[in-house]
Amino acid sequence: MPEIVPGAVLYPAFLNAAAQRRLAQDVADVIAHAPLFTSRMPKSGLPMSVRMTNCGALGWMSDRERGYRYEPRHPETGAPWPPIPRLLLNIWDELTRHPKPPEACLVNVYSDDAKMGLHQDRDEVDFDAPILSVSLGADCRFRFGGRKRSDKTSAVTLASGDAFVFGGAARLCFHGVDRILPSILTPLPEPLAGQGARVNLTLRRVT
Ligand code: MD3
Ligand code: FE
Repeated sequence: MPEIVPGAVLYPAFLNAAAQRRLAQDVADVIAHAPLFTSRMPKSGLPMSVRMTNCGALGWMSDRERGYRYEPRHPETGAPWPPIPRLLLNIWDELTRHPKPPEACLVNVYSDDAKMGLHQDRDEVDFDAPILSVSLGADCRFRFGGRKRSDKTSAVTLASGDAFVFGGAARLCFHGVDRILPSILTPLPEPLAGQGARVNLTLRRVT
């Protein structure tokens, strides 16, 4: 499998169409129990263009007052996050071989004009565990660089069904989503179709 940079391994079309449909149903069930919400940038309070929810023991969120963090409950309903679907836990085991299960699964939902600026994921305690990303729906241009913001970057296209593991030296690399590519050819599978253009699931150890 292509190692894009040391520690970053892309598995193109890891999920076939049937598995993508099963995952879309699982994600729709998560959203039914934990509605999509909008996180805000620390201090400025500017809304992020990606809507999100979570499953697992801990979920990622951000608001103006308290910034980026993991919480055990949904910020609007106050309910615990629903469990991580078995299908995703199985992919984690198969692709990461990490000895502990993921504690958090962030569900990012992109509209056609959503993007995510270049950033590092540093809100976790355990930087030794890998991060697993699974994409559904529209292609996107995914950008990654090095451990410094000023390091050279390059971009790859992520497509529906692709899985990506970021471990080792790649764990603290800067990364982001430049843009969503036209979603007409690869709409989200039903019953997610009405929610947006692209869904990305990110599984992590936190503590
Ligand atoms: C590389 N999400 O939620 S997934 C994020 O497509 C995030 O929604 C993007 O970046 C998305 O934080 C990218 C791929 C990804 C996730 C975490 C990483 C790449 C990563 C952590 C370290 C290095
Ligand atoms: Fe990230």
